[in-house]
Amino acid sequence: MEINTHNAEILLSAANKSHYPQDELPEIALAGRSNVGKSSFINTMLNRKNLARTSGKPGKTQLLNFFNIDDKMRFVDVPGYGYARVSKKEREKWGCMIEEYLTTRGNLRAVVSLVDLRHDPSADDVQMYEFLKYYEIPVIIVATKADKIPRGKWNKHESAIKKKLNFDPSDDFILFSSVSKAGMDQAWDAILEKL
Ligand SMILES: Nc1nc2c(ncn2[C@@H]2O[C@H](COP(=O)(O)OP(=O)(O)OP(=O)(O)O)[C@@H](O)[C@H]2O)c(=O)[nH]1
Ligand SMILES: [Mg+2]
Repeated sequence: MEINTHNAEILLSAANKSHYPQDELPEIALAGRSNVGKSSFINTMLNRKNLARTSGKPGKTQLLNFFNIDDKMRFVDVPGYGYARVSKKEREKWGCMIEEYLTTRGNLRAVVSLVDLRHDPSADDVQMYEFLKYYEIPVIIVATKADKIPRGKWNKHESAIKKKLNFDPSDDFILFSSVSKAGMDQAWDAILEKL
């Protein structure tokens, strides 16, 4: 598929099913801990500075944000998990919103699940991966902030993450940086293959 990635715009934000776009365009959703770099990933992939709003403050993204890419596919930016400073009620609301999307959305082709290359995956990261595997949703693991680790140590960190996740070798694993754009071409290849 030929996609002009420069032709991208935010389409809409949705809290539930009734607000999702109603067509058949394939969607790739971004999941991951708050602050891991989901919105930055979208901006990097689309060569934009702040199309998906990013911030040093966790919890910036609060609804499902749908981005139209050249009328051919969409990115869906999902609010991050594991943000401590939210109430139990907020967390439950988040859980329902994301679960509804991931388990019922026919347009969903794959989830890009972001983890921080610097750290072992959190319990939430492991749970997300298990959830995606359980529902047989294709997953692309993107280990981000790779610019913060010297290249000579990438392998060691990759192995630690794979071990903790109980990583299925048939899934994609991509080392990525929104700063250096490392892994961007590989990420596009993996995504296009899923559409
Ligand atoms: N060095 C470095 N910083 C990054 C990278 N990706 C994201 N960041 C920084 O990490 C912070 C959080 O990035 P966001 O993209 O807003 O994170 P998010 O996952 O969308 O966060 P929520 O919307 O809160 O869930 C920002 O300060 C980014 O500039 C990366 O690859 N390298
Ligand atoms: Mg965000």
